[in-house]
Amino acid sequence: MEEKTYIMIKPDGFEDTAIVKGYIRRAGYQIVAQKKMRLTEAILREHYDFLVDKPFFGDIVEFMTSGPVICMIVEGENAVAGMRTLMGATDPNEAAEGTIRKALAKSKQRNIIHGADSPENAEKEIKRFFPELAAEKRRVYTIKVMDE
Ligand code: DGI
Repeated sequence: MEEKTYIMIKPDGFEDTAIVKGYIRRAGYQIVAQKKMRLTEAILREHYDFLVDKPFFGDIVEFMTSGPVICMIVEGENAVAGMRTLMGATDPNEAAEGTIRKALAKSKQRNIIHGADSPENAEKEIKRFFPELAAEKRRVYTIKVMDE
């Protein structure tokens, strides 16, 4: 099924943005919207609401606000599950060969990339990080606020 997912390159992946996009495109997905952004604690409290009570939540906020992130809408056949497979396990030590995290991630926290884990969350996250597209009905977005 053709679907959209929400993908985000974390601050530790920013320098490797072109490499990460290469993985995504070679797997046959299209990046239909992208923008560079700085996250705030407020948006992270929403995005990681299931982690706010964890002892490491402060570290996540510090890390995720330490530099820019690249927010993307990625489209393709089974994009949600397919991108999760391409990303690899949360902990790079457990990530399979050929995955983005296996190749680039340094630790469970500094793991380069986020990807929505269900179609429902993909929709929520696209609305959260691309609120300016809420009124858009077109299938292909024209937003492009960064250079390749
Ligand atoms: O969906 P994932 O990103 O693969 O993993 P998740 O939803 O379980 O956790 C979300 C993010 O929170 C993960 O990418 C990195 C961070 N995280 C998860 N578990 C730990 C963690 N960060 C630290 N420092 N320690 C953890 O145990």
